[in-house]
Amino acid sequence: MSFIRTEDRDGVRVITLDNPPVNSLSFALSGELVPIVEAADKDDSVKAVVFVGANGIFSAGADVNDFSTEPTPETRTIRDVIATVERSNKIFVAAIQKNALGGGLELSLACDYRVATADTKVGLPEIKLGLLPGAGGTQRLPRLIGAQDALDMMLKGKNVKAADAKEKGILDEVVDSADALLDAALALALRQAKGDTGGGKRRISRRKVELGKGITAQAAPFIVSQAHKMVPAEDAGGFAAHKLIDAVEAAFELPFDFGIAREARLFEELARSAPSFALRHVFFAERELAKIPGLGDAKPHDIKRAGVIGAGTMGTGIAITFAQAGIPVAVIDSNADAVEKARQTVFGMFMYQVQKGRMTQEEAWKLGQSIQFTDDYNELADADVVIEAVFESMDVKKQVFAKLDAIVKPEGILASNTSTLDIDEMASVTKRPDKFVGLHFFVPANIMPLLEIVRGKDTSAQTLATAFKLGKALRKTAVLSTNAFGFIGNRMVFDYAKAAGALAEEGISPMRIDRVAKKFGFPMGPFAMGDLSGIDVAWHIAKARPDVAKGRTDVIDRLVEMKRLGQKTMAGYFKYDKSVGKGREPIADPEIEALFAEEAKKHGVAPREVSDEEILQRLVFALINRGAYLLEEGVALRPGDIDIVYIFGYGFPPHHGGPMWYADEVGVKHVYDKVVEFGWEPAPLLKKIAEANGTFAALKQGELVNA
Ligand code: T1G
Repeated sequence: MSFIRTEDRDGVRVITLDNPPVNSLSFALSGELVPIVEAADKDDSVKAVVFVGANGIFSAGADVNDFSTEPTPETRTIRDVIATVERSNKIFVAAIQKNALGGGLELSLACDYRVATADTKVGLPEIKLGLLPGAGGTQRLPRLIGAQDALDMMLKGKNVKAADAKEKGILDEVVDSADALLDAALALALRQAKGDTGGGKRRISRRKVELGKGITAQAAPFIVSQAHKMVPAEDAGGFAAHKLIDAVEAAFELPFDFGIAREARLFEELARSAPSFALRHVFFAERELAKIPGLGDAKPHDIKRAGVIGAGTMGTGIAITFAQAGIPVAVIDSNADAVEKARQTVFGMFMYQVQKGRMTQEEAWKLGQSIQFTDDYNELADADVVIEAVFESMDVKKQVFAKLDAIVKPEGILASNTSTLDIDEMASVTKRPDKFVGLHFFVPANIMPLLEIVRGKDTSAQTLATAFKLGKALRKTAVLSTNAFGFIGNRMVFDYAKAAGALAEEGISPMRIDRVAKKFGFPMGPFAMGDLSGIDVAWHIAKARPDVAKGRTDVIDRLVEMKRLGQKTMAGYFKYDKSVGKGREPIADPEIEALFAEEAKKHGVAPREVSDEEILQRLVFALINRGAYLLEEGVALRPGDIDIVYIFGYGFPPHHGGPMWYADEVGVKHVYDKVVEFGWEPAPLLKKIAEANGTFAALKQGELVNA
């Protein structure tokens, strides 16, 4: 298969990259491209070269699949293409549409000029894969825009819009449309080939590294040491960041070619590092989510109008999410105070975006207008989807759905935002169980990226396909769950919380347990998380399903009796003080440690010494064991789905790849042995994989689970 097309236009060789869907610069494409660039360089009839991408995009960068294959001496990579461009004395122009990311941007930086369409975003996002820009980006970008800005852009892995990229000097021209792009690039190439505008050959490699506006060279060491201080420690997710800073330091200190060699060595070290393997797993797992067996050619409906029942925190957040996706939404609530509060929240949210310069006043006003508040259900007659977000009571929800079923057009989808209740039971009061689905948003719904799509026993393939299409439109990371108590994330967090409670009953302070979890990479520990979500919420769930969520003592009951419900009452597992961290900073409370000891004694739980290592194992292996159950129960489709849920919804450190990936990292047999040692009931699947010395990753190919 050919990945490259060439065409000569008035002495300019147009080289088109064509590797659908995103023109990833694979080893195969690079192998084809090197001789083509060499031929263009040697051909006297060629005055200049223009690179352009097919498939509506320039390039998404190197092919991430290639990093796990060992290159042979014959392998050509994007680095070889770039070195070939660098050696040529011809004028090279990159004509960029939509995206030039990673190696795609690095290829364009080896060119003398860059032209892009106005909708283009450029970036070096390699850090998100636990890598650094390994095709010259760490050496050229600092020479082009200054070290300070280059470090900021590469360490955040953020994409830059065309207008900003032009202002930074990354782009030379921006054109309004894709139709104008190639002509603009050809004209620029010819002008520069003639050399009559003074620009001519412009190798970035020949420039000196500027540190940044008004920063003198003597400050270089300071910039480097500051940058190292600003990123996480190497074993806490910052491994690639520190190596990237080392590569940029080489750009200051070494001649260009030496800097390139240093960058290549650091890249190879990262490509083989555990955090990078984990982050590349997350990259692909996220893109697997919507690939649901049996969905095949189900045609999703368009969602043009939406409805939300309930103007509480969840309902308002969901409504904002729809508005931000450009989908008009009607929010139904009979409680005037709730509606007023929701209006204020929406108004405040959009004004915040205006203050942050993320949107204009007019855009904010229009978005605000796209959310209609009313108490009249009949406004929903023409809605394509209606999401219920009322109190977590099955009776209340059933009343809502019976009413909706009589009003919403027959093809309208009815959905519940419930976090644990039975989707099928709700569907049973409607005449449309095939169009009934769970859409579990995470609070705050307009911020949290995770969405659990819950399939009822009668949910049709078309409804499911529509739900996934809606998830993408809402810019959510949507994961399929079947209809089981707590779905995926919450079902796992019950075990995680129980493991944390058990440790505290054995005399380990909640503060120490949280500290171990945070050292592993969680943004907050289990007790701070419990205080944030509310002790009363945990209490309700433990009452509804003691088999699933009740610990071995009555600490939660005691806390509720003491009205210590968490952050919202300034006391829960921890104390909170408005003058400390704006009342959100957990403060250890000896009274609670005494409560745990008292409850432990009452229930015959003996205190014991526990190492930090065991604390972490009991927290994380509880997640893994439950995840294994969810896989064999068919609640979760793939191990990677569970990883995505726990990373995006519960803050599992992405550089450990998610709970199931982490099990493979530490060894499933080791996890199994520890689960047995802790006295837990190991999931049969965990046992099966452990005995086969297998991995959860292998399950993706359907192995082991059928063993
Ligand atoms: N390699 C391989 N496959 C890729 C890919 C890549 N770089 N980017 C996307 N895909 C696949 C993806 O798996 C999916 O496959 C399909 O393309 C559509 O992707 C040397 C080392 C470009 C903004 O990190 O940000 O260059 O599911 O669903 O929402 O220094 O893809 O169809 O089978 O995301 O329209 C650095 C990653 C690489 C950019 C488009 N580049 N990609 O978003 O589509 S490392 C990146 C993206 C590198 C050099 C270094 C996005 C996108 P499938 P999608 P999208």
